Amino acid sequence: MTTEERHHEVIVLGAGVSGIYQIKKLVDLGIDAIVLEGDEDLGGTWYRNRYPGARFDSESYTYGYSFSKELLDEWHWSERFSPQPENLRYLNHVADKFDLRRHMRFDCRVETMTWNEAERQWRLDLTDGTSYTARFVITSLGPLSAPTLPRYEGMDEFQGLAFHTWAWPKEPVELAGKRVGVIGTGATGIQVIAEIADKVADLTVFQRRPNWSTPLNNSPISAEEMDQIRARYDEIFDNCSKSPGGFEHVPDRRGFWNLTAEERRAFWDELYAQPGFAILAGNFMEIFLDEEANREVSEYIADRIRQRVTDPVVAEKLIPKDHGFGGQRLPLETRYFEAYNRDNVHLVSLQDTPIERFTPTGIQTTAGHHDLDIIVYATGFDAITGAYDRIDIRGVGGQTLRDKWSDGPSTFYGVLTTGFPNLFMVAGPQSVSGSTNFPRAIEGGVDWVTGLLQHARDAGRTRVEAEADAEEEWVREVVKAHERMLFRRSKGWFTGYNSNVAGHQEGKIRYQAYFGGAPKYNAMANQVVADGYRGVALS
Ligand code: NA7
Repeated sequence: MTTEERHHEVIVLGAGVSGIYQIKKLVDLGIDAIVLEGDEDLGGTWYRNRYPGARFDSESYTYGYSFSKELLDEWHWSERFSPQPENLRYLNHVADKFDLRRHMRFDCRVETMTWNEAERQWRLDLTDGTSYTARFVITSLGPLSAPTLPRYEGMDEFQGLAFHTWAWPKEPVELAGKRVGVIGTGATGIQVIAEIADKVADLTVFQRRPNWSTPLNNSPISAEEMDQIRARYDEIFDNCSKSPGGFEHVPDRRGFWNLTAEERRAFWDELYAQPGFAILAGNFMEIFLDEEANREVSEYIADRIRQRVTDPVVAEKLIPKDHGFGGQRLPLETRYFEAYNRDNVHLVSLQDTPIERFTPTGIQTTAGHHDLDIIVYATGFDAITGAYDRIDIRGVGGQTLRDKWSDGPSTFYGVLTTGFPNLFMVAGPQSVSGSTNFPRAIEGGVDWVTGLLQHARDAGRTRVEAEADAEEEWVREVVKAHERMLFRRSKGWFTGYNSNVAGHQEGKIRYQAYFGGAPKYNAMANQVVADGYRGVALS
């Protein structure tokens, strides 16, 4: 195998939503930089998740980049919550418009990354034997890019088609007449189940724990509406910047207990009919913090499920009992609950009848055998830190990042991590990107990282590292924000729980995201800059 070595001042890892914007910023500054992307093309999440039903659950016009007025003026989002093919077209349009592809190298999977203290640079070794060196590495690996499969006996023996939603084939999958099994009822499972229920012969849903889910209330965007949106873009982005989740929806500040129970239910009736995360991000803050408030809103949503599902036994199985509404990432749905009213859709609760094993022809549970032609794993991701763990990253003194983060990540604002100089993370662990409308958070993240990079370059500094004390202070802040929220007890990916990843089990919280809200995060991050990058050692 030949080893070629190439050097750039900055190497960006990942050509998804954040990598695309990051390289744009670097190119604009005239910095010698390239993007290394493991896949054969750009788009990250939107390149990979081709499963039926994949779409935004952020309003499309709050998801697009805000950095170019020209781009905002020319792009027409066809739906309020745009589907995957359009999202991928959009990202390609951005890359082509700003001629970014020539700074991207595809099929470049980084296997190891080693810090060289003497040279003050990183060496990146790729799986194909190629090596690169760079003064700075910026990771834009994505918070949900390391898919995980369950570990059931006999999985390899299944003779039909089987794939994770992340790896849904590019070529059309023939669903008509097929018996399909879906494992997992997170945001992904809920989208795919609702979309294919009427397209397959038979659909069996293997549900371990139900999730709360509320209507997406999607609709097309006409040319006229798009013009109105365009005229409002400044206001839209301004609204997003002021809300904790980076959406236009803002929490209701009237006070949960200042209203009567009837008034609250009337308010929830309104929210339930509104698009997107209104019911979550536009609700009372108390539902996330106060057990009793949470119980009441959960009961309201449970009633909605009962109204929509014909069979009361099935309805009860679909209502979460182990966590309240908003206690995990809320999946949004389009006629998901109605899918269970169809004769060809069957719900298997794995709590009642666990999977025993896979067979060549399907799945055996304790209650019987399910004959299947296709198995879809909607089993989620090794969230936020998984993509980092999949690279052997070796910092000062040969310490690996995997070891440093074995009990959960530890960072300075989700951007830097002590012991790994000149490694900047966009959408890194303990930033707001895992807990908010992603592009809104990463635009801020990219700008912050780029600002720090410029600051170091202008000052002629070649080594940038977070101070240990400053990192500890940020971790304390992350824990504090997390502990306020009721979801601290949940078993979702917010808390780093994943039964399929060793060491990420129940009872061991990994503080992976900052939950204090984007405005607070941004204010604090900006203060770091105003204080001359307090907490960052430059040499
Ligand atoms: P999630 O939200 O992590 O959901 C994964 C689902 O798969 C969830 O229902 C899990 O049940 C289930 N799961 C995971 N492992 C198993 C095994 N071994 N057996 C049975 N069921 C299993 O991932 P998504 O892809 O839906 O969503 C991820 C994010 O992508 C989402 O939040 C959006 O931001 C986009 P569990 O609840 O753990 O019992």
